[in-house]
Amino acid sequence: MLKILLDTDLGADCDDAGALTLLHRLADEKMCDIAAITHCTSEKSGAVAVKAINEWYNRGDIPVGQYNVKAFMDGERYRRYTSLIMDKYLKNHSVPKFENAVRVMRKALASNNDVVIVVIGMLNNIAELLKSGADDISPLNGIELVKKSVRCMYAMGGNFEDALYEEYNISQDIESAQYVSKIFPVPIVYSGFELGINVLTGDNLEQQVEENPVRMAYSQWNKVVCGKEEFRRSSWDPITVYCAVMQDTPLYAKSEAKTVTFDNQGRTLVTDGGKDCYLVTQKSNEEVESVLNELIY
Ligand SMILES: [Ca+2]
Repeated sequence: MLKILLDTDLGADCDDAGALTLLHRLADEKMCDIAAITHCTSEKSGAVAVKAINEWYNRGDIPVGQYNVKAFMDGERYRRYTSLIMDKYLKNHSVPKFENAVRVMRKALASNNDVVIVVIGMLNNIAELLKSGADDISPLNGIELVKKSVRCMYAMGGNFEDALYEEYNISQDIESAQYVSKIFPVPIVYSGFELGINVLTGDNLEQQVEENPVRMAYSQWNKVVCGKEEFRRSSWDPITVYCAVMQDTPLYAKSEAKTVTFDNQGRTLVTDGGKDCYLVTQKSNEEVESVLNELIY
C-alpha cells in the first residue's frame, strides 16, 4: 500500500487540520498507510496537536517529529488553535516527547519503499533532510535515502496562474524552497495557491462533538481570524493530500513536464521540460468541495 510521509505547519491556518483528517479518513478506507508525520515550525504546540489528532482518529502510534531549531515561525499567529488543542490534550496526558523531524523522516524512509512525501507547509524540513548525512539510522545520506525510498513529493506551494504572486509557504522560507526545488532528486508535483483559495470545506465538522480536535481547529481559527462562528476554510492542504493519496483523480490533471523554482521574492518560475509538474483544476469548486467534505469529519 502507498506510504505517506506528511510534513505540516499545523497552527497558522486550519486547513492543515482538515488535511490531517482527510489523510486519516483515506487511511481508514485503506487507500494509504501513514508512515510518519512531521511538524515544521518552532511552535511547540504544533507537534502536540498532531499527536492529539492522530489519537482522535485511533492512530496514536504514528511517529511524530518536531522541528528543533528555535525561532522559526513561533508565536501567537502560529498557534491560533494548536495551543487550545494542546491544553485540552494535556489535561489527560503527560507532555509527549518528540524526536527531531529529520530523524523521524530518515527512519520512515529507511524502513519503507515507494513513499510519497506530502508537504503542506514550508520546505525547511525537506531541505534539512536532503542535507542530512549518514547516521545510526542509515548509511545513506539524505539525497540517497530519498532516491532509494521516495516515489515523488507533492508540495503545496507556488502559484501557477499569477507569476507575480509571492505564495506563503514559499515566501516564509525562500532559501529552503529554492534549495529543495533545485536539489530534490525525484519528481515534485506542485499544488499551487490558485487551486485551493476558492474551494471552501469543513462544514461537516460542525456536527461533530466539540472535543473533536479538528472541529476545535476550524471553530477557533474562524473565531480568531474572521470573528465568525463558522467551520469553513480554503482547501489548499486538503487538496494536496487528496491528490497525493489518489495519485490520479478526475478532479485534477497534471501539467506537462516542467522545471519549477522560485526567485528571491518567492515568486514561482516555471520552464518547459524537467521532472516536475503542477496540478490543474478539472472540475468546479462545488464538485471538489463535495468530494473533500465527505472526508473531513
Ligand atoms: Ca499548511
